[in-house]
Amino acid sequence: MIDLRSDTVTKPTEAMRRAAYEAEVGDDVYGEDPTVTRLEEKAAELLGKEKALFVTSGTQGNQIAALTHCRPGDEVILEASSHIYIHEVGGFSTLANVQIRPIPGINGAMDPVEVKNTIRSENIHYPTTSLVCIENTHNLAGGAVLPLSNMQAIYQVAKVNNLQVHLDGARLFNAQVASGISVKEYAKNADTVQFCLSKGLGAPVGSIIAGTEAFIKRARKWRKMLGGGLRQVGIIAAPGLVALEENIEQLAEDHAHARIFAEGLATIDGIRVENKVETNIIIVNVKETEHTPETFVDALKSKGILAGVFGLDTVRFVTHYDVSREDIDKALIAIQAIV
Ligand code: TLP
Repeated sequence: MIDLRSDTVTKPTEAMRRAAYEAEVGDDVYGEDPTVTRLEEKAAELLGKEKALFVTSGTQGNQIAALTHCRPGDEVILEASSHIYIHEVGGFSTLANVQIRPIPGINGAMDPVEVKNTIRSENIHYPTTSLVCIENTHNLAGGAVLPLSNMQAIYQVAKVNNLQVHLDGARLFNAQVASGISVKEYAKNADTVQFCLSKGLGAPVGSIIAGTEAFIKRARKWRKMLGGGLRQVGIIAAPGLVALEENIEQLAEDHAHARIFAEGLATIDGIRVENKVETNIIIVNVKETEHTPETFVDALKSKGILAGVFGLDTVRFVTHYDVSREDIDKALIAIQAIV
C-alpha cells in the first residue's frame, strides 16, 4: 500500500528506533528525565521561547493552550476551517469551557480587520475575548503557508486589545521549508506555539507547546490533569530529538513530490486540484468524475493507494518521507485508471 492519507502515517526511522532504545530516562513528573528536558530545551531554542513542554499530541497541545490562556466563559477567535474548530472533537468548549467565534479566512488567513471587529467590547452581556488562534501551515486550506505579514498584523491587533495569540503550528516546519522564513520568525507573532513531531518530521508520538516560563509552568499542571504525567518519557522524546536534528530539511522533498503529483493530476481529465500546493497537501475535487469522494477512495484502495475523503467533493493526498518519487508515479497511474 502507498499511504497518502496523511503525514501522520510515517514510520519511525532506524535512527529514531535506536534513539528510543538507548534513551537515558528518569521520572518526568519529578522533572528527572534528561532526554525530554533536552528535547524541550531544543524546541524552546528553535522557537525563540523561554520554555517548552512535550505533550502527547497536537490536539493535547492546543487544548492545553486554551485551558492555560482562557477562563471559562471567555471567547476565542479562530479561523472557520481551523483544525481546532473542525477536528478537535469540540474540546475547546468541553474542556476549557470557552465559546468559539469562527471567522472564515482566505487560504486559511483571517482578515486582521475582521479579527479586530470581532473582539468584544466591554458589556455585561458579552463574553470576554481572550485568545486568537491561528494555524500555519493551514491543513484544510491545503497546507497553505500563512503569510508572515498576516500573522504580524493579527498579532498587533491582539496586543493592542490585550489578547493572547496561540499558533497551531502542527506543520510549522513545513512553512519554514516552503517559505524560507524560520519558525522563530513566525513564532515572534504568537505568545504560544504548538508544533507536531509526529507529522512530516516522522516521530512516532508527540508535540511541543512553547511560551513563557510562567505559561509553561501552568501548562504542565494542565497536562498532568489531562493524564499527561509521562514518567520515563525519554523513550518517546528521543525520536522527537532525532526528528528535529535530522528530518527538517527532507520536508523540501515532500513538497517537491507534492508539486510533481499536482502537475500530473492536472493532466488527468475530470480531476481538479483545488489548492495551490505550497507544501505537502494536495486537495483534489472529483466532482467531474463518475465518483463520489468515497467511491474514489475505495477504487484507489483496490489499486494499492490510500487517500482520505476530505469534503463533499474532495479527496486529500499528503506526501511524506515514506512516499518515494516512484510511488507518486504509481499513484498517478492508478488515478488515471479509475477515472
Ligand atoms: N491533523 C490530522 C487529522 O487530525 C486531520 C491530519 O491527518 O492532518 N493541528 C493541525 C493543523 C493538524 O493538522 C493536526 C492533525 C492537529 C493539530 C492535531 O494533531 P494530533 O493528531 O497530533 O492530535
